[in-house]
Amino acid sequence: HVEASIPEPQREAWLKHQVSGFKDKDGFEREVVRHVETTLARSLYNCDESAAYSACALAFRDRLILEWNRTQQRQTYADSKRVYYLSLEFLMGRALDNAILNVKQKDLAKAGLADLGFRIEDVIQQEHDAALGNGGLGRLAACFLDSLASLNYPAWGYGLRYRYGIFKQEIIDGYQVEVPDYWLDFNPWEFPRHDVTVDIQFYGNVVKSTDDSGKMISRWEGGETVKAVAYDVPIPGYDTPTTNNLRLWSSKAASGEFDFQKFNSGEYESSVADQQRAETISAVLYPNDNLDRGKELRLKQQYFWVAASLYDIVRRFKKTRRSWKEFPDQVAIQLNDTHPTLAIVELQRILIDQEGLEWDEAWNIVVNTFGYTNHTVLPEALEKWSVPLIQHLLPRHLQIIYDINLYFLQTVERQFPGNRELLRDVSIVEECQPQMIRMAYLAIVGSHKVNGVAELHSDLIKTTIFKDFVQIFGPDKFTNVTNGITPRRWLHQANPRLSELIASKTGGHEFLTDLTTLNKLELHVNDKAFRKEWAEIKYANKVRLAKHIKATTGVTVNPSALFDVQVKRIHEYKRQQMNIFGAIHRYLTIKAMTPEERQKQMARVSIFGGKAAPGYWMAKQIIHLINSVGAVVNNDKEIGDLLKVVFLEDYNVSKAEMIVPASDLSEHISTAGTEASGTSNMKFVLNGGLIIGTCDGANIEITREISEQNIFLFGHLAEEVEELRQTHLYGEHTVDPDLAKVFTAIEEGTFGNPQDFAGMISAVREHGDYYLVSDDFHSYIETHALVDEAYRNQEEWITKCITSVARMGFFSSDRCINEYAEEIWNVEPLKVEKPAAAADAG
Ligand code: T68
Repeated sequence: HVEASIPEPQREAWLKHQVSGFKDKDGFEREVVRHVETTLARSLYNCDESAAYSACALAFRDRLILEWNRTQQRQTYADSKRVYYLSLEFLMGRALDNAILNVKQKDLAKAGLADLGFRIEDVIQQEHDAALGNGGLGRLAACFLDSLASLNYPAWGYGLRYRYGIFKQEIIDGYQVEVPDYWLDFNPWEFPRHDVTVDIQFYGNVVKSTDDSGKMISRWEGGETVKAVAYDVPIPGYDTPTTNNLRLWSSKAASGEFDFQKFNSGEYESSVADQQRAETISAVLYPNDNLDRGKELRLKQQYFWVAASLYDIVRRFKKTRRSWKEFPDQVAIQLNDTHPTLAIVELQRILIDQEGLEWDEAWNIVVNTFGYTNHTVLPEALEKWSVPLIQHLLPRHLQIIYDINLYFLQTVERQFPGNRELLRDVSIVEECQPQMIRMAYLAIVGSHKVNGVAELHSDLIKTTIFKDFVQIFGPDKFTNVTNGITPRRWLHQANPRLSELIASKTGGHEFLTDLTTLNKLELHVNDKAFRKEWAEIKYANKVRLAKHIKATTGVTVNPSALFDVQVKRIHEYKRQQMNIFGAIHRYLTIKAMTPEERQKQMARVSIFGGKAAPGYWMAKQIIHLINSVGAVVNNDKEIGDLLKVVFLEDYNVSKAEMIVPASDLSEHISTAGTEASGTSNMKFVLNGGLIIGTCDGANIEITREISEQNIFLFGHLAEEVEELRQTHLYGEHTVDPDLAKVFTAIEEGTFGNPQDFAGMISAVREHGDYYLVSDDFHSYIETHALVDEAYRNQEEWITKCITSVARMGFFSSDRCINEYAEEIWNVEPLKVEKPAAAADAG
């Protein structure tokens, strides 16, 4: 039984006054007004949209937390295995619309807010994105939380409560400028748990001694302590009462306050300094995607978060009073990339140093508990930490890492006697100056399953970066779980009209919980009225984006033109430079046309968006070129509507919800073998857009599902990349003639000072063209010509779009989470009674 803190006789009063959420529109309005007048201390005389948002959010938040409480009680009572998803990033975006839709109260909220004088769309827009992530990895974690709750899995997310999320991007004179993203001014979605704290130790030293039985024991002593405070964020499932928990840790000084004695004796600064140093740990998200920079504060963040989370998980397990060997039957921990790999070491430390288990028994438990997901093969993104740094910060953990490595290498030596080269290659410790700990190797050795995120990627890790480990552990330890996206946010929420149209043709909203039922759409592909409405929805979404473009950039775009979109983090491997070179090529081509030829030219809007890591010089240069090209092309009277180039400032989750539904064509054009999966490719196709892409990541599986007819593939294959790179460096290397013309135009100053873009050109022409921009340029341009031809035939284009949507069922994160649950976690959903059919179906 769940322990209750209130004695039996007094419980009656509690039960009598049990709180329940609002039941109808009237009840909702009453809650909104109550929050405006009491929580916010305002009234109908000074309630603006921002106050309306706050009150509305609080009304729904109150509802969620009741279900959250019941869910936690139910899961504790059921005592079944739980999943813990450890991720340094959760890119949640806005919560209000999502909460309203998941509890199926959109119509009620809309009508209620209208009664009170507000438009729900405007109210929803008031919310600040929760942007605790960089890109795909963080957004994947957010989609997974939605699926875990929607499928009723007992699951918790664990992360860091950054005071500053990913920076806000401003474009000033064509350059990116970073502005801090302080998002916590008003956040109704988090519950501080000042009673749930963990003391986290850093630095210090290890003291060895022997116990009564003569056994060696190690104790980690001294150093400094920082306090972790839990903040809980309720995660509502769709059409289910299950409301799971995302627990984010915030750091503060262990004493909780500054040192008053120091303060009194006049040392004002140093008394506050300790406090600030502690709070620095959870202050800011590192803004790099696919890059490891090895900074001490980052390692501190990782250990702080991992240690607090494991303490919490272990504490919860201990309450069940089971024996330690049952730990992996109760707990599955998934490592989102190598960022939480120290959790492996920390659990081993807890078990041997604190709980007194023998090494082998402890290690068995550890390995059976953890699973590791790899998200990249890029060498510069693979995490390594220097031994001196770990020695200094976490001395006991370094010893344990050495022991893990020793036992591992001993088994390798037994398996492959005398193979010194292999031992050196797979060692967790890289022998260089200084020695480095290879976190991916540690994660592999300490987990029972390792997975990639799309088929090609999972094959690549087995044949390249981790091939030796396949020899050692056998192929079954390595598996694939192709990424997915939640159709709730990325269809129902982002594109409500399309969601309703699909519902009207497929017999309701079943596709939101079983995306494979989208296949019913294929029956209607020739239905005239349906096609017409389909096209109207796309057009309306484009009009909305065109308004946004006008309002934010001043550029007028024609909603009838083909909207060609590339929105994602700016990275050389993602090849936004190839896209902008392509746009320049198009510009030059149109300029050289006769008026008759121009008559036949298809109109295009080339739309870019995405942040560059603040220290990534080349990525910033790419942004500058895009803006410089826009400044010329958009003001060229000869060109008119035939080509516009726009860069959308501050791409984030809520902007994506507007951009994705408005795309005709989106670009997923990474050098083959570099993009592990990509997930926006799935979002764009699900919203009735086509894609141009390379044979990379999930593009390959999307092609298999929707058929080659419905996708524009181009470029070299992953298996050709290595040889091409070698030829660039040691053989003949000439730049593609069309690309050379583009370079000439840039160098002639067509888009401003050529010096500003010299780096991008020399990377291709002089420095080996590592990303194969020149090699793929010709087929890229030719394929864009095919796109123009296809778009000319609107009827066929719409057929392609509808057919593709109908075949996207595979890419739901629900499918993905079920695969993790079966193949990696061995957990089952906890059955719950669905609430009586809600009055509101919307
Ligand atoms: C992305 N990785 C992959 N990393 O690039 C993408 N890296 O192909 C894949 O679809 C996605 O993960 C989900 O699997 C990232 O987004 C990061 O953001 C990151 C952050 C910190 C350090 C390294």
